[in-house]
Amino acid sequence: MIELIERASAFRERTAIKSNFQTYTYNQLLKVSEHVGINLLNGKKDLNGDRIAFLVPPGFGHACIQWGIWRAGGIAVPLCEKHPLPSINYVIDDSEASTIVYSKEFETLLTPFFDMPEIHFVPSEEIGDQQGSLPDIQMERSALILYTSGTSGSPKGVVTTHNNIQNQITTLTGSWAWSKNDHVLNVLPLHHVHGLINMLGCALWSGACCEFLPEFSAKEVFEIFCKQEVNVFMAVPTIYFKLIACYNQLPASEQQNISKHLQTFRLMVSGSAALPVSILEQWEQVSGHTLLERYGMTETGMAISNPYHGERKPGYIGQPLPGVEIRLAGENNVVIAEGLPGEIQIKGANVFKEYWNKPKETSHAFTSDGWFKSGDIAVFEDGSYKILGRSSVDIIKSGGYKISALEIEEILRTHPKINDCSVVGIPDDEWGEVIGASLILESNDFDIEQLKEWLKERLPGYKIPRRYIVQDELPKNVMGKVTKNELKKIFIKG
Ligand code: MCA
Ligand code: AMP
Repeated sequence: MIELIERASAFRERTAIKSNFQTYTYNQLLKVSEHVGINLLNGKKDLNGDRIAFLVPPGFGHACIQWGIWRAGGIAVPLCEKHPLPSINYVIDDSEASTIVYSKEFETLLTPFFDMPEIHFVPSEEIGDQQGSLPDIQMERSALILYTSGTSGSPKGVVTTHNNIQNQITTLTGSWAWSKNDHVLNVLPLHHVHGLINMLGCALWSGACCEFLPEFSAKEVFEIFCKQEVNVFMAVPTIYFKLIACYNQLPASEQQNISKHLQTFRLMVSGSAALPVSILEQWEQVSGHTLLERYGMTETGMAISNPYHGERKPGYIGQPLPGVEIRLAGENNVVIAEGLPGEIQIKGANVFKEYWNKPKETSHAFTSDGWFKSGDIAVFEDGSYKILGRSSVDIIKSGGYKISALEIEEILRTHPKINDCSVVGIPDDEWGEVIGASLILESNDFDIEQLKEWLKERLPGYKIPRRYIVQDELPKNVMGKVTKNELKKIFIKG
């Protein structure tokens, strides 16, 4: 029994989702997701963990397909609508998806896959109201695979069980006082935890409403805020930066109107990347709210959070959430003394089950006594955790997306005119970090704009380097290893 879905019966006539200018009740969500599940089963009793990938825009349809997959016993694999074909292909291939549910607008994009006999294609618009029964699903079963970049080149599939997801949701609904009267505006993608679990999952658990704006636009966000329905908002720091920039361009009367409506909000959260204190302070001026900053990972959901009630310390991520154990460890995973920097290690029912088909990587990600090694370095001081950085220079956070420098380097090296390259994250006020690439070229006959077009066919937009330098050789240490911190300095000097 999946409790998240069972609970929906208590909220039947309430609005669950608002998307495309329409509202949908919990009753509709239950009915349509049942049809999706029965269609996917197609006569079988249980999907028994088959991976069902789906490519549909954020909104009611997305939630119905996710719940339908779960109700039929499948593992949901949400695809990103902004990804180019090779990235979509990677996820389908790596997750060994048996079925792809897609909405018609993505038919052209997916055409190259249609002749793959082992994959079953289901247009979401053609799912009818077939009758049948659904299996009983145990909470220990795997539910979701979300892809995350790591210190290895290719993204890894993070498998969470229904039990993991429920724990990730309930620690937040309790700590942040979610109720059925809440209405959250969701502008984030649904192939990541922030949009999928922290907003959609928490709203549906609580009997609240999750409204979708499929494409982020600062102006539209403010228009929706002024309709006075939304009372909860969550975003990455880049979005708050963009909202502040838009607000500063508006006439004083509009600014006053927006600020007046923002004061009535119950909760505003920032996460997925470090929130600069300057953004926190500027948003305080705009909205009257001190943003609640929290910390999490795809592998763990949210782990550490500033308090809902009580002091939210600028520049700090707060305290462990209920049910989540945190420790800071130094070399050989030895717990360090208070006040010293160490790696955040995490334990709890929120922590993922495994990396899909990657037992070695899964085992490397945990200590021998079961702590998940985050790779983030923090210090605990004055009762709060503060993030100091990451143990790997190859992980970049840009716009809230986690990006592997190695993945981009691998692609760049396949370009016929690039002999070698190195990719780093460069600090940036708007994006947190922007991606910089140093290129060693075959010849001077090279056009960066053409390279960007070439990359667009191979990588999602947010993984494309924004800054480039051409070097004769990469900075290296005596061991011949590229000194990425030196390279960063070269970019920062400009
Ligand atoms: C886009 N642009 C960029 C970047 N992305 N420039 C530099 N760096 C980037 N990373 C440029 C584009 O090239 C384009 O420029 C212009 O910005 C608009 O592009 P577009 O794709 O339309 O951008 P956007 O829609 O404004 O996107 C910004 C965004 C988006 C909404 C902040 O990046 C986003 O949704 N980020 C959130 C990701 C997320 O959900 N992360 C959570 C992961 P031009 O016009 O010149 O071409 S989960 C997680 O991290 C854990 C669990 C946690 O703790 O939450
Ligand atoms: P992801 O793999 O996309 O889930 O990203 C998780 C990573 O985002 C973490 O390992 C951190 O590096 C980063 N992160 C999330 N929240 C915060 C925060 N509040 N401050 C700093 N970094 C954060």
